Amino acid sequence: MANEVVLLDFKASPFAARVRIALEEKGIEYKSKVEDLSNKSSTLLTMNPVHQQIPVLIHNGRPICESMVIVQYIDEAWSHKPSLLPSDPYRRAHARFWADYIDKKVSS
Ligand SMILES: N[C@@H](CCC(=O)N[C@@H](CS)C(=O)NCC(=O)O)C(=O)O
Repeated sequence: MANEVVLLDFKASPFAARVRIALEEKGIEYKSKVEDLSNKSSTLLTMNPVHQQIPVLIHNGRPICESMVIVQYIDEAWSHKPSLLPSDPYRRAHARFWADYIDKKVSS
């Protein structure tokens, strides 16, 4: 199967950075399409009609939205590569706690 990976991106966004880090850590090749958030592309509006926000990962034409959902998708879709999360459930819980903390701090 072809693996075309496109990220609807915005350089200053911590949410997009989270996805870029996950892609880099997994060694996944992708194309970054930087959005003008004051004049959103029709691609962004079509691919994320609910929130109309970046980041959006488009994998073989199919969109995935919300940075933490995207990171989890990347980990599962490329499960043959080393996991982004620790194998120990307690350490996984810690990693999720801090991801959630950052979400709440950045968006409050
Ligand atoms: N909860 C979202 C937050 C994404 C978000 O806030 N994106 C901002 C850029 S940092 C955005 O697209 N803003 C444009 C808008 O809301 O119109 C995620 O985790 O992906």
